[in-house]
Parts: sequence; structure tokens; C-alpha cells
Amino acid sequence: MNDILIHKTTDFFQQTFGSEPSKTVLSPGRINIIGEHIDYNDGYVLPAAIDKIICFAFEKNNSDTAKIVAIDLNDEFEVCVNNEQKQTDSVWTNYLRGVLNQLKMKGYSVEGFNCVFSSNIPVGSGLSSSAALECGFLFGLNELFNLKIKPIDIALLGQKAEHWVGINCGIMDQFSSVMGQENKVIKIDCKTLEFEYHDANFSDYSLVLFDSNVKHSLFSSAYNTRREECEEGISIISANFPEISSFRDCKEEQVLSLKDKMSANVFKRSLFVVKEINRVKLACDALDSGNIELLGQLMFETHEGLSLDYEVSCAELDFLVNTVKEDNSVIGSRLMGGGFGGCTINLIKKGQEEAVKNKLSKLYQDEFGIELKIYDVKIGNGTSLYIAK
Ligand code: GAF
Repeated sequence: MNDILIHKTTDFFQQTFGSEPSKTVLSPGRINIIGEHIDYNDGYVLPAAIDKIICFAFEKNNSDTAKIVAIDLNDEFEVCVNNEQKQTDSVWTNYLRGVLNQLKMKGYSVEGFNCVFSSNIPVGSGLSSSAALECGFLFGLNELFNLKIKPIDIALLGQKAEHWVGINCGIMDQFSSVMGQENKVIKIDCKTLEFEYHDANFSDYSLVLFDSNVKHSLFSSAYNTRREECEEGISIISANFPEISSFRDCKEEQVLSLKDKMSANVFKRSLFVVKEINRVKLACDALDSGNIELLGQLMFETHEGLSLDYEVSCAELDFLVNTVKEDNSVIGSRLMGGGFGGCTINLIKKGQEEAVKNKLSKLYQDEFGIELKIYDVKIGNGTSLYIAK
């Protein structure tokens, strides 16, 4: 599947600019097994890069102008690389403008270049196409101009570019896109950025994503509000328990004891975060010991918390999770990513995948009149240079 995308991208580059690209970069989307809305709360997350990617082709052009073409969008833009970039109405270009600004602010100098890219990561599905865009673009410029930026710093610069665009995100998406490894999930400590790879062995179960095919527009404002509510939560907790500076050191009982000192929303968000941090630790142990049933149960619990306490679900996602919960072949399901639409991630008994997919597609269509999209997940490598065989 990715071979077709790579050829399409490099052929397009050749036809547009009349030469072969000197660098071709593959930049993946990500899934997250568990640990949602936890990265910006100093907790642990368990994501992985996937085999859906953006392919970029780059070449220097001996000028001070960057010419960038988005093949799938049939759109392009040009900027002078020496200028400070401003936000525009064209959202996809803002991610790349944000990257150029970050490089400039950190003192990295780039010259003019040509770039084309194409993607098979569904946009708005919670698979983090934006992190793949920022980090793949950065990775390519790093290679093209020999900037010597370390992989983790590529992730951090990508995150800053996303903040510039307007989402005050954590580090999970960029980190997993850059650092992913085939058939491994990454346990990231989002406070220290220490990380470990764990085998992505789900035993008798397959990972399947159900894409609700909706994206409710309150995503970015609600995301930033959740972050602010959590900041308020931890500051109230620290004021009352001075030994605690981070949710990871906090116990459920301590949050419960502060119910009267917090607004209803801040209380619910804080409780969710403390429970979710614990769930990730349990889930990682369950994965390591092959107790996939326990992992699945924890995923259902996460969904309930995201829906009732963190309030980032929606009718479509709740329907997808609640429907498969009644099916014995599905042992875990939850909304994945920021919420308000996008995908659920599911663990389905091997051999039963098609039956579950067919049944759910029909029920979803009947309930909402929306076509369910389905992706079978393969865990792939992080951002890399493509070397033609
Ligand atoms: C989005 C953000 F970009 C991530 O940083 C993370 O917070 C996620 O939502 C929720 O877990 O993908």
C-alpha cells in the first residue's frame, strides 16, 4: 500500500520540478492503546506508530524560497524561508509554517527547497496526521540541510509547531510518530520523556479501528479547556497536599477528599487523570504478561471515564463502544485520541473480525446514517528516510 504512495509522491515531484528528489521521508500516524489526555498531565501513555504514513519528497532549489505542494489537496504555497511566518486561513500550511518558525527561533538555518507530499492517514480520525505532517517535514529538512537535530528534539519542535497552530497538545503524538518501532508499543513517561518499548503481542486478539467518520468542531477549544481544568486541578491538589506536584503522585482518595474545594468539572477531570495514570501501568503489565482480557477491560474503563468524567466523547463514539461491549468477541474498546469524533480502538477475537465489522457497520448506518470506516492496524516504524531498493 505504501509503495503506491511513495511512487505517486516521487513521480509527482519529478513531473513538477523536473528532477528526482534527493530525500524521501516516510512519516507515520499513531494509535494509542491506553493513556488518553495524560501526556500533558505528566503521566504515562502507551502509543505506537502505524503503517499509515505521509510520504514527503524534498530537494534544495538554490533560492531562498520554499515551494510546497500537497498532492492530495491539489494545493500549494510558497514562502521565503528567511521570513517569520504568519498564520493563514489555510490550516494545512500553518503546520508547516509553524515548523519553519520553530527552526528559525532555535537558530537553525535552512535555504530554499522544493517539497511535495501525499498521505494515506485519514484526516480528523484521531490518527494524528498533524503530528506526522510536522515531524515528517522537520525530519526531511533536518536531513536536507544536515541540521543535526536529534529525534526527540524533532518531536518537541513538532509539538511547538502544533501549539503555534492553536492546539496546546502534549507530546504523545509527535513522540510516537518519530520514535515508533515495528510491532512495539512505546511506554512514554511524559514527565521525563524516558521511554521503553514493549512487544505489541495481543495474542488471540486483533487490533481494529472503527472510524466514526465524524469530527465535532469543538475539538480544539474543548481540548485546550480540558488542559486548563487539569492545571487548576493539580494546583488545588498541591496547595492541599504540598508533597504532590504532579497527578502521578496523587491517590484517588486525595482527589476525592478535595471535592468541595474544586468546581464540578475540575473535580471530574482530576479524578479521571489519576485513575487513567494507574490504568496505563496496569495495562502495560497486562500486555507484558499476555493478560489481554485485562487490557481490554481497562480500555472499556478508560472509555467510560473519557465519556462521563472527562467529557470528550460524543453520541457516535459512545454508540460504537457500547454496541461492541455486548459482543463476546470484543474484549476491549474505547475512543482513541483527543475525542469528539474520530476512531475507537478495539480488541477483537481473531477469526471474528469480519462478523463484528459487518454487524457494527449496519447498526451504525441504521442509527446515524453514517458509513463506518474500518482500519486494520499494523504497528510500524517511526519517521524514516526511504531508500529505494
Ligand atoms: C491529541 C493530542 F495531540 C495529544 O497530545 C493527546 O493529548 C491526545 O489528544 C489525547 O490523549 O491527539
